Amino acid sequence: MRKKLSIVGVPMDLGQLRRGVDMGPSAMRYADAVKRLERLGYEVEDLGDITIQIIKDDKNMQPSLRNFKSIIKAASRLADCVDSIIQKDRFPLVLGGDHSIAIGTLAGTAKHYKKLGVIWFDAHGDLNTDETSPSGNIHGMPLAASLGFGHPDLTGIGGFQPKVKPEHVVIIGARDLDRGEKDLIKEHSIKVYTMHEIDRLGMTKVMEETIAYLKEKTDGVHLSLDLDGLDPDDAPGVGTPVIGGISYRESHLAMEMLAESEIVTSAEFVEVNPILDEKNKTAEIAVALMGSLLGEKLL
Ligand code: B3U
Ligand code: MN
Ligand code: MN
Repeated sequence: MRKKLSIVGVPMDLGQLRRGVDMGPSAMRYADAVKRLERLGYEVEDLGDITIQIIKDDKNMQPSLRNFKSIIKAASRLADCVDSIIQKDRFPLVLGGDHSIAIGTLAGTAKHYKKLGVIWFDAHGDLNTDETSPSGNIHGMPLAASLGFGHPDLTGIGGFQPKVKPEHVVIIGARDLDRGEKDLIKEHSIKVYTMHEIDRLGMTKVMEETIAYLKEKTDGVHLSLDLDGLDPDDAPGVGTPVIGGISYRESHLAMEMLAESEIVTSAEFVEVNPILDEKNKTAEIAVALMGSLLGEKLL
């Protein structure tokens, strides 16, 4: 794994309706993200935050794609930033922000890999399009957009598509999938470990299989970790909590196994909402998971 790391924050909450997730990057910095990674021997540069521009008349223009233009602008800026981080041979670590930012992260990352793998750690599939979304919230669409499904202005960010192929994606922790998302998963044979498989196989087996699956056919792996993948009892500071999630220990185990495998080449931590949190607990968990992902050990 690269020993030089660049952090970039994306203080954006336009991909969904609950305000507050724009403060996620601050909360994760306050939880000492930089120091924690420096202690692991990384040379860390914090690039600060991407500028979020609210584009006039965007608000309710498209109820099926809320805040569409503002999100596209932010995603394009983030794509350029992530692209330049990788060009400098550094590991990009993106702090969200709602999950719509992944469209930008993946656009910047995918330029550098022919067969980019993606681990989507989330209670949701984020596989809606403007046609299937029940909410019009773009944070429910980034994985679909990165696979090339949905509005052309979202799928085309960065000037090419798709960013990822269905056979290079693994979803872990899903327990709230919409009808259209289930259809898309089946139609394209996307590998999904729902909570059912996690309960049944255990996280060790799930991660062994995920790592073996991606190692064989990809040349880089992006981890997109939505904090709502965890159980809300552990991580309460998220906008759309879903009961029955991945435990604190299971999520650390997953990160530790990824660290051992050395397959992860970029990462993002999203959907931390400090307003809904309990004393910054969720941001602290996010930072602890970053530590485990990047090689921190208990002993
Ligand atoms: N699938 C629903 C809900 C949702 C997606 N992502 C989150 N919530 N965090 C939707 O609106 O697309
Ligand atoms: Mn998500
Ligand atoms: Mn989610």
